Amino acid sequence: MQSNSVTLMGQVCSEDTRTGVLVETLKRSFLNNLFYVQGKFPGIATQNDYYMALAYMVRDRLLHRWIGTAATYTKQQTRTVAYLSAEFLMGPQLGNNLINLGIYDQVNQAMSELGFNLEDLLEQEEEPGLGNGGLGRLAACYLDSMATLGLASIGYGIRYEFGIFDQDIRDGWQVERTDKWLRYGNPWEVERPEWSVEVKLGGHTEHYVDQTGRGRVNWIPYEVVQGIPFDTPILGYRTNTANTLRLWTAQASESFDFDAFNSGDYLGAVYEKMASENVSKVLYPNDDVSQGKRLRLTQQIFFVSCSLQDMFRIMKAQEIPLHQFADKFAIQLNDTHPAIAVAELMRLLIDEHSMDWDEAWGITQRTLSYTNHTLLPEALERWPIDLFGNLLPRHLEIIYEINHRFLDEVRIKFPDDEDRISRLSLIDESGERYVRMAHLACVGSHAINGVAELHTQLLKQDVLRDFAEMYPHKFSNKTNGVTPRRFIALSNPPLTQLITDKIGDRWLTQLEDLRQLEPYAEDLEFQHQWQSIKRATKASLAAYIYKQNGISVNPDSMFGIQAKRIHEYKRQHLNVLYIITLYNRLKANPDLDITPRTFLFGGKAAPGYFMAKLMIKLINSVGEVVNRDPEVRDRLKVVFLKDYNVKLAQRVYPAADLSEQISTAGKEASGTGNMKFALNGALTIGTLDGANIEIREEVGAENFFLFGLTAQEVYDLRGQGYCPRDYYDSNPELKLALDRINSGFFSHGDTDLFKPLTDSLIYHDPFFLLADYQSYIEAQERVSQLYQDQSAWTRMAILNVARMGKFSSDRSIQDYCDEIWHVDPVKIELSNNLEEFF
Ligand code: T68
Repeated sequence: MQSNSVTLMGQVCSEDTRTGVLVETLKRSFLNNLFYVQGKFPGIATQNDYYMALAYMVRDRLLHRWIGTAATYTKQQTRTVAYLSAEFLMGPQLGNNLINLGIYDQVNQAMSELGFNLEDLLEQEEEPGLGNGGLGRLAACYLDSMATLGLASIGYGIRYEFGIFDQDIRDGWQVERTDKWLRYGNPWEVERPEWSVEVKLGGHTEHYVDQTGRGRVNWIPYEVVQGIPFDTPILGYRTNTANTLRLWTAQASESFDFDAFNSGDYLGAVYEKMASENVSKVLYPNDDVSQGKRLRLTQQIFFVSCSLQDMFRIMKAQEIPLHQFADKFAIQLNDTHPAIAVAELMRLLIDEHSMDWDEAWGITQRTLSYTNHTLLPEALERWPIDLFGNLLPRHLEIIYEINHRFLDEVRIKFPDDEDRISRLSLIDESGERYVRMAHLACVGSHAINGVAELHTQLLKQDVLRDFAEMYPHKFSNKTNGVTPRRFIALSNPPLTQLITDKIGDRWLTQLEDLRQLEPYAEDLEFQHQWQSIKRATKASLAAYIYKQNGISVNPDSMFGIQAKRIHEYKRQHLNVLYIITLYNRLKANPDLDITPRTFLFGGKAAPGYFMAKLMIKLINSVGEVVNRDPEVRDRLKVVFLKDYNVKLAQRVYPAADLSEQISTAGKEASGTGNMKFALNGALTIGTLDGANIEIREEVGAENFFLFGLTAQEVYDLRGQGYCPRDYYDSNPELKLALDRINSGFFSHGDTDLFKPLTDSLIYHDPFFLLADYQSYIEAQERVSQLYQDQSAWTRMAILNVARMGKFSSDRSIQDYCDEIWHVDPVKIELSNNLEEFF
């Protein structure tokens, strides 16, 4: 240990190799790890060894804060937020931890003095893709904000061995490959086998009366699975708070009989063991329809039960009596995937801790709150009763009892309204019987929220209308936000520097400070700096595209980007119709003066969603023709970026001129990509959907390219009997675009290939593309016009950034704290004297 000491965040630290932040200390620590953790020397070390050595160096500095945080929470018995989510789309950890520790520059220097390029080492990290898209990424942003705000919180989820699939493109089609993210080890997690718990599955229940005359239930499971927690520290931005993400891995239970010699069936026993380990094997990639798969429900009860039991363990360790459960924990349910928590918490309190029903129900309702993330009725989770009862016989009984009591309540509030009873029931009995998970979440929670103003409003008047009438006080809006640390500071260092030079660095935690940029919007010198940063990030994305796709794109063309999951309601194909329209115009008039554009797409399609996969094929097919046509003279380029993930997203947001947020109004709950693009200085072309509405409100209608029907107009048009064919017949450019697709022009003469898509549009068009087409084209014309005036464009981009302060996830989390969780920040003092812990 060195004797010199430095000041770090107001704390005096001795310069230990495991905690110190001087360049020399960092270098020594890195080399120590290379030798003594990786067991390698430079002659044989791989790039991954170097990455690991660096990651462990950073991890030491995290653990220091993590331990201090845990010790403080334990001592103070802090009220804690438990964020339950089937998905956490964390993205790469190393860079973010460097930013939050505030040692990015020192580490950069240390690495370069050792002859390494930090960026290359960052690139080496395999990201944990434990989520599908927006919902999982939101959970990750919220963990960052909770730690940054100094709130005690634990994220609970599943440690999938295979995360979201890797996407390859072959012959224009999506091909899925397994994501083996754990292949080279994960330096960020710590296994905690001593806190393993057991989860019961299947079997049957036995009801009996105990000596005191109380009715009791014994659940005899068919199977028991063990959950082992793996903890990852979540450090806040320049604070000492390091919270925990606790993910559960499934293992065959030791207490359960897998012993070969008892049964004489060794292979059978090993097979059973493997079967229970399947529970945490793979993330379900669906983001559209609930599939009713047994394994998916098993995953849900698995991580929910593990997490609730873990909370009980924490209560016990801190000697807090169980009747104070709701004071100790605020549990947020991220969509209905953890909604089984309502029944599981009841079961644990009643069956395993002998609490009576009314007290247990009071605790359950006071503890739980539920966030809804979708307006698509087909995406609301429901489980066939047989499947449910077979896997969770005791939970089904509890749900029946909850339902029974709930419907009695409904009868009192709304007498003689049997229709309402069947609409509200936790059990859907309209055909095959189902358990409705959203209903369970609504009844069992004290707070229910949507994720943008419009979404919450539509929830109340449509999807959850009966619940809003039953429990109006439970409903509120919590507009989503994103973390400016990852999505500006880490992903866009030059812009971060430019902003900080003007207004100081407080904006990274007080995003409303960005307002102070407004006066510079007119400043030509500032505009110029702004433009050269945008130009440079575009050039770097262009280099990436050349490497990945072999397509050269011009960084001076306008980069319009649509990056998000591929889905009909998100309408990537509307964007394609515009591309084809521009192309048709150029073919008809080769000398037409147009604003050169590069159209970029990124996103995965659910493997079972045929239409979405066909949309990817369409994008690539149109690109193949347009990019090669000499007559286009490089004025149009179309690129599909394969394998869109957090790492790629961080490259993409900074390079966008135009952000495409073009979902059918009333379908996108919020969107969060819309926020990330705008924060990086892209202008938005968008509909009045989700958070677009609030973004437009903030940045000003004059600084937003609006088009399309409103949610109300879509609703009315549907009611009147929407006839997409009329639009096709009466709009020559639209007709030409669709006909071009149908003629086989983009498919080597195959006139059938895209028929499912074009037929769906012309004859059904459930997402109103044809109705919005003309308005979209006109908005795009305004975009092209404005881009010709680079100063006006830049001014608008600066104003957009200056007015985006509302969309920090810090603000969202503060809203949850004030209105749902009622938790306060806890100050963490950092001690460098490990003996103090004893
Ligand atoms: C998204 N939902 C919303 N779902 O679509 C988006 N679903 O508007 C919103 O901004 C975001 O949530 C955050 O609130 C999703 O991302 C899923 O990923 C998903 C996964 C499994 C099952 C259902």
